[in-house]
Amino acid sequence: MIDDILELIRENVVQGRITQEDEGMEEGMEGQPGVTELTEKALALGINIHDIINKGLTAGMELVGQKFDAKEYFIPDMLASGQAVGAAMEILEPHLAKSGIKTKGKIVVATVKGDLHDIGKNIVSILLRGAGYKVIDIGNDIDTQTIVDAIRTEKPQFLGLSALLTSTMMTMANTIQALDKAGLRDKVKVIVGGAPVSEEFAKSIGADGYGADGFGAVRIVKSLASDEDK
Ligand code: B1M
Repeated sequence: MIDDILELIRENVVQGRITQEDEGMEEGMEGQPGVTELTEKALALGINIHDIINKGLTAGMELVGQKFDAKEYFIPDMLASGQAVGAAMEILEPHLAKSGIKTKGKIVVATVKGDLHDIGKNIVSILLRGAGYKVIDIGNDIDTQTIVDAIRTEKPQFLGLSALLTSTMMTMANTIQALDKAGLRDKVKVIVGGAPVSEEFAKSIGADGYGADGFGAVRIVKSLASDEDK
């Protein structure tokens, strides 16, 4: 039963179907539950939220990526799937947030300049909020100076940078250098992530930590946090 629902979530992410009214790519899907109805059902059945995100939503987006690689899917298809994931995450967000928990450390999050991919960053932000951190998400395609300014004004303990393109990965390195130049590098711990990013790359650019996925980001932030911010 659990596996069936997760499989249906994956399929409907691939189809870009948000609700049961949506047609999807294949004929005859209208009227069947879309990603939002399936996510509600999964929650009602008590399916673990980590599994809904990792085995349902994220796994669905991986299949979308494979279809894009195989030229079966084009940009509007990827966008429709991304919107379906976003709609499901809106349903999951209140369940992730722990009520009554005092806010832990503050983290500014951005996707770097030249990069419009924000689905992963949004998931990371939601999971960090759910873990009790105050997240200031300054968006995608954000230039280095804006990030430096946000660190100066917000004075967060952490900066989370996301990049999905090999061409924008090095902007993370530039951002770390710009923080150094601005005399802010030792004021903030920098965590990086995104599909082309690795632990090794993170080390090579002088980042403090790397998250392979949203839960990995939460783990690394917790491990780097001072005792009162854990
Ligand atoms: Co684009 N795209 N895209 N795309 N897109 C990729 C990334 C690509 C791998 C597809 C492919 O060719 N196979 C490829 C990059 C190739 C490369 O650089 N090596 C690519 C390309 C080429 C492009 C364009 C150039 C296409 C074009 O126009 N010709 C263009 C670039 C636009 C730009 O950014 N300037 C483009 C555009 C788009 C859309 C706008 C259509 C759309 C983005 C919509 C949006 O984000 N609002 C899109 C999408 C959806 C994808 C794929 C299919 C899916 C990305 C995604 O959302 N994954 C992607 C293929 C793929 O990844 N398989 C692809 C799901 C998401 C949950 O995972 O973002 O990896 P991810 O985030 C994960 C982890 O990486 C990690 O945690 C997240 C949650 O688990 N993580 C962090 C992310 N950030 C983190 C930060 C952390 C820690 C962990 O700490 C701070």
